[in-house]
Parts: sequence; C-alpha cells; structure tokens
Amino acid sequence: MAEEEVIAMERVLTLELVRVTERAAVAAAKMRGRGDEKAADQAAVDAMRNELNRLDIRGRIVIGEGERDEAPMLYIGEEVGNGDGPEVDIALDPLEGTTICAKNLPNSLAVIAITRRGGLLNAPDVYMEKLAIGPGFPEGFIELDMPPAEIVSRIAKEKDVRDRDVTACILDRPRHQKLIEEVRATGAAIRLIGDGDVAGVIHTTDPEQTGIDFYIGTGGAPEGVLASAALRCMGGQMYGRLILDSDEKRKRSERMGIEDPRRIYSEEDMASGDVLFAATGVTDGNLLHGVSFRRGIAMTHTIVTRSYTGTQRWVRARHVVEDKFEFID
Ligand code: VTB
Repeated sequence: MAEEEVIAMERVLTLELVRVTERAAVAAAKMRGRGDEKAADQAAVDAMRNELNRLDIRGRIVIGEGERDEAPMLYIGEEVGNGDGPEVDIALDPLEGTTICAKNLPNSLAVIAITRRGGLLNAPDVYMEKLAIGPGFPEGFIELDMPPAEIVSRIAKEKDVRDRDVTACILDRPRHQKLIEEVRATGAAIRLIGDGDVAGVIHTTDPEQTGIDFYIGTGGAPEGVLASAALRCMGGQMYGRLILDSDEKRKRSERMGIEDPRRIYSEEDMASGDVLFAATGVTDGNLLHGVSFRRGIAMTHTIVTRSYTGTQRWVRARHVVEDKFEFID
C-alpha cells in the first residue's frame, strides 16, 4: 500500500477504534462490583475480540491476554481483523484493572493501541520499573534512576510551586514501601492506586484535571507498553526497564527478542512510528466517566487519539442497547 493510502487508512481506523473499546467497556461494566474479576475480564475480552474482527485490518496481537497456551483469546501472536487493509500490530487490555472493576472502584479502562508492523515492544509478562510525566517538560527532564527527591524538586521548580504541591501516583504494593517513604520525605503527596497503572500514567498528561504530576514504580511490562502508546499520542515522557530477576525470565525475554536485559526504554522505544490509541472508561475515573446504564441505553466516554496529528477526541456516546443491554448490530 502506498504511504498516503496507509495514512488515510489510519485516519479512518482511529475513529473505528472507539467502537472496539466501547464494546469491551460496556461488557465489563455489566460485571462491575460483582467481585468476579475473571467474569468481568472474560466479558470484555469476548466483546473486544468480536469488534476487532470487524475492522479492516490484518492485525497481530503483540500485547494481549497472555501467551497462546494460557489465553484462549487475544493471545500474543493471534491474528485479528477481517483480513483486509493494513498490516498492524496491536497492544490491548480489554479490562485494565480487573480488580478495581470487580470492586467498582475508580479508573478501570478498556484500552487498545495500534501501530504499523513492528511498532510495539514485544514485552514479556514480567515487571517493569516505570517513570512517567506529562507533556510540556524538556526532553530528558527526568531519568529512570533519578532519586525521587530530585524528580519532585525538578517538577516543582518547572511548575513554579513548592515540593509539597507535587503529587505522585504509585501502585499500593508492599514492594513500594521504600519508594513511598522517599517520595513522602520530600513533602510531596501520593495517590496510592490499587491497580490500573495505564490510567495512572495517562493521568500525568493532564495534572490540572487529575491531580497527578508523575507516575513512578513497578508494574506490569505489558501495561508499560500500552501506557507508552498513550503518551506517544497525548504527550509526555516515559521510561521503563524490565525486571528480569531469574534465568527463566531472562530466557523468556531473549526468546521474545530482548537483547539487553538492563536496557532503559523510552516511550518511543516501546511504541514507535504512528500510534493510534483509544480508551473507554469502565468505572468512573479522573479523566473518563465510566459506563452508565439507563433503560435501554448505555452511555460511554472514550478518548481516541493519534500520534501523527496529536488530536484528542473525547467521544461521549449513547448506545441503544435494548432491554438486555445487548447492542443492536
Ligand atoms: C499493574 C496494574 C495492573 O498489575 O501493572 C499491576 O496496572 C502490576 O502487578 O492493573 P501486581 O498486581 O502483581 O503488582 C495490575 O494490577 C493487574 O494486571
């Protein structure tokens, strides 16, 4: 396909992506607050896969539900789309934050990112150290190994506020105890989240709205790639390093093409070239409303964006879903 044709395709595809995350979000939202993570995830996976297979793409899942033998659907390497159109790579999480959805807590999302073939880091399902800030800071403003005190004071200086006016977002895990103490020692505040670090990273792109200035800590590597894709479109900087602390993990990552186990990846290394990204709120959140239901209607709130232009569209949709909250096709 000629270059202009691919760009035109991507332009069309961007809006199509909204349908994909909307469907997943509505399916997951029906399972909100029921204490059943698996059922919520399964509903989102089924819905996302059905919708993905209607798109004019030759898609390959790079970041998905897991390895082929552990995930029956949307596994890494699965081909999706209707087989027409451009060859693309896909990172997705039909329900990012399964536990928060099951508990009906804020910020669970249905997310997807699409690049041209080869545009996404094939990240193994291991932990990744992450650091992210939103747009408007000079390149190289933060570094992964920078002490938290330095990060806080740099952000405070740049924003012309005090250290105590800066807020970090960190996953609430015992492994972060020291990090939490270090950040608190600077006077900065922390929003501790139970899950959902893709949302945590995205929140750095609009600190006025979300109250989050930077994201720091260790979470899933696949989520790191998804978050990078979002920042490529929405602006910001992100750094990540895989934690390969066993022979098994090192071998597995080698098989996935990771040559340097200590490499620090930037957002551009994790999601390169043109990137399309969409996220729909499942539960209410700081940037996106969750799905709301009323008689025969489902309301969704989605952000869809594209790195090529940087346009962000916030799509509020009203779906006629009839009595059983099933879509009319
Ligand atoms: C994070 C978070 C995810 O996994 O990546 C986290 O964003 C990391 O793993 O929503 P642990 O739960 O083991 O700390 C999730 O919580 C779930 O995949």
